[in-house]
Parts: sequence; C-alpha cells; structure tokens
Amino acid sequence: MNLFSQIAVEPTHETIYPGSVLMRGLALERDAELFAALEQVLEAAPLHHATTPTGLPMQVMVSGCGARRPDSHRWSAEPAPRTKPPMPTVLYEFAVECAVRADFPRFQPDACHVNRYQAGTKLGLHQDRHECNLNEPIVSVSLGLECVFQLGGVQRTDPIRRILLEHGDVIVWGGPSRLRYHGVLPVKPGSHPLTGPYRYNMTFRKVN
Ligand code: MD3
Ligand code: FE
Repeated sequence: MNLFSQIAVEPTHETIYPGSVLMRGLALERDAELFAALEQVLEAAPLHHATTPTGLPMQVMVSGCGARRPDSHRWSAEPAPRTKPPMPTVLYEFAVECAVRADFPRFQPDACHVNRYQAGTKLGLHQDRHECNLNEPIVSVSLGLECVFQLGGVQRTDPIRRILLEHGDVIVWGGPSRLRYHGVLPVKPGSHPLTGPYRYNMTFRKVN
C-alpha cells in the first residue's frame, strides 16, 4: 500500500526482457472480482503444501484450476492427483487481456496455478523446467502483500535482478525468459485489505 493505491493510475508497460512485459497495476481495476473468483477456486481445491522431489514440504501453499500443470518440479512427488475445478471465466478473460496487451493475442490459457505466501515464506531460486511449449507465454498476476521477485539468467550463477511486485501487478513471460532462474524472497509481514496476511500469485498457462 502506498499513497497512490487509492488513485486511478494507468497501468505501466515495461519490457523486462524481449517478450516479457511487466504491467504494474493492471489487475487493480478488477482486483475484488479476481480475488472473489480465486476464493471460489480455493473452496473447490483447497490449498496444500506441495512436496519437492526431495520429499520436503514447500513453504508456499498451492492450488489451481483448469488443466493440470505438465509434470513439473513441484508435482513430481505429489502423492495422488487432485481434482481441479474449471477456470472461472473472469480469470480466463483477464489472463487473455493481459496477454493481448503484451502482444500475445492468441493466448488461450487452460490452467491456472495458485501460490499463497504468508509472512516469511519464500520460493527459492529455481528454473521451471519441463516447460513443453516455449511459444506460449505465461501470465502471472500478484494479489495482496508485496514481494521481492528475483530474476536471474539461464545459469544459476548469472546476475540476479530484484523486482518489487505489488498488489495488482502483472507480468507476461514470453519466449526465452521462460528458462531463467527466478524466485521470491521471504515475504514481509503485513496486512492487505483484500487478501489479509497473504500474497497470492496466479500463473496462467496453456498446457494442452
Ligand atoms: C520467470 N512462482 O510457481 S510466478 C512458480 O510469484 C513461480 O509465485 C512465482 O515461480 C510466484 O514456479 C513467480 C511467474 C513466473 C512463472 C514462471 C517463470 C515467472 C517466471 C519462468 C521463468 C521466469
Ligand atoms: Fe517458477
């Protein structure tokens, strides 16, 4: 929250890397509607701690809707498949709008993955491997508490940029950036009027 959060501000359009666009504040106009849809998803698909391949539970709690994510680091040691509710129309349409603005006019997401962070929760630097289709972008929407996002290169030792992500910020990840290392630093304690003590991130993909 800052002085500007009550004022209508035009979303930004910043190219982070070729094909990857940060649009700050893009979700603000529809944040209550988006969060209500997210809460419905969480009712149907309760948040849980995913298990890493090493068998340790992750700090982040996860859920999702639509199609199952392709086999990825966090699902590999998952005990049993969980059913997922369909993707609410408002989420689908918002993700499409984000992609259009970032110049991916044909994006038709069929899966939404949800991460929930509470104070102190981090997501270590990692690569999203097994990303089958690099021609399809990923749309990521941040709601609630802010975080510092880490964005590196394709090698773990490449320099890392830090990007502050706040409530309503959207990033569309297109093309080669998909293989960059990335993570989230421990979320600072706080309270957000919409989400309470949490940060949520929704990532929309096309998996089928
Ligand atoms: C950048 N989640 O779930 S979302 C993840 O904020 C994950 O919860 C973060 O990393 C979060 O795996 C970031 C957006 C995202 C997704 C894939 C990426 C950013 C990415 C792949 C490459 C670079
Ligand atoms: Fe990731």
